Amino acid sequence: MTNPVRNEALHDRDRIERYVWAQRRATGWSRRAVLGRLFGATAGLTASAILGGGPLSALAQTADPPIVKPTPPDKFRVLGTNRETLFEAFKGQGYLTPASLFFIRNHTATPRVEASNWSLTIDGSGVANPRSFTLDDLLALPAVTRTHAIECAGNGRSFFDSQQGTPASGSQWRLGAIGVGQWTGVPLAELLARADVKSTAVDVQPEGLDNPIGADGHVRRALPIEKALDDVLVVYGLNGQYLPSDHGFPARLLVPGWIGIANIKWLGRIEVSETPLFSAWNTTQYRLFGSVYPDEPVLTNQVVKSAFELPFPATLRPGLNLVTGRSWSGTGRIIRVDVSFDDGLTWRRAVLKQGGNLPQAWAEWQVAWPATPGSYFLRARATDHLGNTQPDTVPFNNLGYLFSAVVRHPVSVS
Ligand SMILES: Nc1nc2c(c(=O)[nH]1)N[C@H]1C(S)=C(S)[C@@H](COP(=O)(O)O)O[C@H]1N2
Ligand SMILES: [Mo]
Repeated sequence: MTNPVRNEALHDRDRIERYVWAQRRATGWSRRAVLGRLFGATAGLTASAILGGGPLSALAQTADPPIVKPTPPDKFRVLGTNRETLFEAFKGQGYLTPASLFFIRNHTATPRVEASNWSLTIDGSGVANPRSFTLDDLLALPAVTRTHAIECAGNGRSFFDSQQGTPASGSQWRLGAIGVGQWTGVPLAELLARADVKSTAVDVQPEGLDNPIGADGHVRRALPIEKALDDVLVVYGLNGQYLPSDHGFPARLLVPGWIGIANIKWLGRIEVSETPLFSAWNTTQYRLFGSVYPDEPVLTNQVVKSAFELPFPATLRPGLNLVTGRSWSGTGRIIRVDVSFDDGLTWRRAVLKQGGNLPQAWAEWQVAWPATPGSYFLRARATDHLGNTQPDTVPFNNLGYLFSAVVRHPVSVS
């Protein structure tokens, strides 16, 4: 069966190129500003000072189910090859998402990568000195640790159907396709510098070692050089341990604020190019398609969302309930969350938990609710420090990305 969107997109590269460049102009990247920052970057501890755990060979995986870690049904929902974290499982977990609770989005299956014969190659027309790095090479470089969310572009997609009556194809996530990790690794800019990145480079395309997907090939998605040189990391650590297999062992990209697919897992190669690079993941997928998006923009940053740490739907006891939740933004720090217990008629300001609340991660919050028996829709609406806030509805896009509208959370009190 042919996909009209795909054929159109692939047969008109000029058109795609125009969109990519329009996207760059719109977000105001400036090569000079970014290059200036490159060598002022990061000093610090080496990885061995930060990460615990035993010798790497002991971490190599040999089993072959498509997902390695346990995903018990009281913590996860199964969505095809993916696992969504149930949002109530975040309650009481603290700021960071334990690796065991992190959602999984696999286009195919978790590959078993042996650390001992793994290396990451950086090559392409955009580097003068193609290089490969073993894991030991990466571990020997100065390490940085950053706390950021990784969130799937389709997180919240099911609400296009259940809340707006216009279903979008793709995994029907509620709001649990997000986790916040403390990531340890090496700035991509450092690796690119060691490969003598050229001033004429425009695109940087990380590629995964998971099985190729038919004619689409290995999972990969180009980033503009300006973002690659800014805050992107090649990470091998999550919450003080080596990356688990399902989350990209031995190394993945961490692209702060951007949609999940930018954060390519199981890195094998990073192609640097003097011309724009294309794959299924920036042409037929991970763009906004539909009548309100004639320019079919390529997705970059995530948007603002909020979720209650309650089952969906939830049942609560009458009386004073301490209702908790989390809000996040791909462009900044959450400064305000308002909660409604009467489907949007009246609103109360939630109390943001002190400590934590980092930009491009999330904020924890709570509101006390004196609940009386009945059926309710709870709503939470967040605002970030740039003034981005959650609308009541969002315009439809065919692939159901970036659902940032306020979600109506059904709760019965009895
Ligand atoms: N190689 C590779 N990288 C990948 C993917 C994949 O299937 N293969 N999935 C992407 C998508 S769509 C998302 S949302 C995130 C999910 O990261 P996680 O599974 O560690 O939560 O990884 C991204 N990186
Ligand atoms: Mo995703």
